[in-house]
Amino acid sequence: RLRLQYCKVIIATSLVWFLLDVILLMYYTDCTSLTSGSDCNNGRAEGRRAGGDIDLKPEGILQKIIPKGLLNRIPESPGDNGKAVVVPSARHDEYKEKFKINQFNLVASDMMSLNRTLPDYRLEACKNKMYPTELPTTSVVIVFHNEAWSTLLRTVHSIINRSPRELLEEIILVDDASDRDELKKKLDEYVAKLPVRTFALRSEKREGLIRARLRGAEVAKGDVLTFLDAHCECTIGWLEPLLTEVKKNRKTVACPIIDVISDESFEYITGSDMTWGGFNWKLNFRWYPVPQRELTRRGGDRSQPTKTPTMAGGLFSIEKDYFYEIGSYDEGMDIWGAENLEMSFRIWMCGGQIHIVTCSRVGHVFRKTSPYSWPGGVARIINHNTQRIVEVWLDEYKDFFYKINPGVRSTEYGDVSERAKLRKNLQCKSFRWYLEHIYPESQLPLDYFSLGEVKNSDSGKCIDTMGRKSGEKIGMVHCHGLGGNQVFSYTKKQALQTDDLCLDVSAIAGPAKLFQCHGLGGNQKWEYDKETKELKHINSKQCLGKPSLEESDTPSIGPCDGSTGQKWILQDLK
Ligand code: UD2
Ligand code: MN
Repeated sequence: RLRLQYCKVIIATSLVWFLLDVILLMYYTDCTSLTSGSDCNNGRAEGRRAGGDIDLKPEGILQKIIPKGLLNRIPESPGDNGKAVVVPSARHDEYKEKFKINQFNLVASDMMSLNRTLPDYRLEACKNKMYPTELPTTSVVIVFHNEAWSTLLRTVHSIINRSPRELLEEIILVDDASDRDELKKKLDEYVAKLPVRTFALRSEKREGLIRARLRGAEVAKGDVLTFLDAHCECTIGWLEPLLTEVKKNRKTVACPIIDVISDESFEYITGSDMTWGGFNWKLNFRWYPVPQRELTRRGGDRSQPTKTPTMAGGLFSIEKDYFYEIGSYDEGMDIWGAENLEMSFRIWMCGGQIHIVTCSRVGHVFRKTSPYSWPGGVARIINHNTQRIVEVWLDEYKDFFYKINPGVRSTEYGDVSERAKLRKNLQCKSFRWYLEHIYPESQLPLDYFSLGEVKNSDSGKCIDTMGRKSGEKIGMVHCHGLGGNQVFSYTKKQALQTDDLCLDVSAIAGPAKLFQCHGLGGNQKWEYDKETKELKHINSKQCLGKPSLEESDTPSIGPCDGSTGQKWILQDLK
């Protein structure tokens, strides 16, 4: 009897425990779905804490992923913890000499471990976020042309070290016709030993990064494609937030914050979470500050993804099926450039979105010049690629591009009819829609009164940037009628703008200067009177006049006097 009672107690206790478990499970299931942040912060939740410090301890790395030959590494090797590498002075000549090979400090890179350690750079709010346990898998695609061995393999190791194994399907390296021995001979053997399936595809002919990426994507088995450049370092928790955004919405293209790995010292320098991608009239990609509008939309929470108008292009995750649905890449683009803006316009205009996921950080070696050859010439290639975007996506706004780049109209850009058809089939919105809804802060003004030269009635000369930069005085020379430095738009916001620079006067008298357009009026606001042809600087109530001194070429403001020197003709005024 005693035994029977004993059994009953055990059964009853088990039952209570079982019920408790069920209740607890029900309570915590929420955390495994797409929630993030404080309400799931109990630690017992099933969600995966991002970055779970998989391999950060040097011993861990050694045991898990370092192939033979690297096992004797000293624990504190140069560059560890993201620090700058100090090249001994005895090697300075070698450092200068080898810099030319890749346009970064190869000696420093070679001194560092392929498994260099990096601190956790994430915002505090990111560290506490919970991510779904069920995330799509990803194939990482890295294309390269004559990349340095150490930077390429450090990219690979950082992916393996800092990605949950079950999410990482494979790493696909696409060698775009490199001619370096070690990349051809040693690479396959080296990557075969890695604990994550890693392999290289090779093209005999130089294709450029766009078609090389397409080749990698073609064989990928993961649910998501993640593209990286060949000189990156992924940090703790980089992957989960990207995949989470893709899982939330399959039409999201998720980009990490791109941190800076110094090309000189390989120091890891965190980038700002307050910048986003834009572009200028020449369609060069540019970083600009995130406007207040977007900060407000995120409720001031910097750990929330930023909706960015464009992406830098090198580092992003996209669902594989969506990548193809939305037109992958323009195969007609060669070598380098413009594919990032093409994809940015296409994604937004055809129903997707681009996020900078501020909880994901990946370092990248930014270079000042390009190290590799450009068959056919840099300008020809970039113009060719850019013109392909302009012709397919920019609609009436292509005027801005052609007027500031007068030489480009005559270059060849191949056949874009397939891409135009794609845009039609996907029923994409207009470029005007994009400017209005996605990028009202754009340097291309949504509405404007004129686009062309600004001519003085007295001297007959035109305002000219003279190729000068922000903060410098504007010039005035004879009108050449070719556009370029003499193209200004008088915008609906009443700015006199050329590219991303605006005519600006910061005093009650004095020379007109060029300043980065801020879109807020102020010192950049001008009122043009069609009758009197005066250009009045609103803040100072003064008028713009031709250069006052014979030797000066800078127009300046002064009291409005109705003289012809203060009359201006805006070309094609609407
Ligand atoms: C940025 C992007 C880059 C690409 C480019 C515009 C980042 C961090 N990088 O320039 O990914 O979008 O803008 O096109 O956003 N490569 C080849 N074949 C070539 C030329 C380059 O495989 O013919 C490889 C190269 O080895 C590298 C990648 O393509 O791995 C990107 O080239 P990059 O590093 O010179 O471009 P980057 O970072 O200046
Ligand atoms: Mn790069």
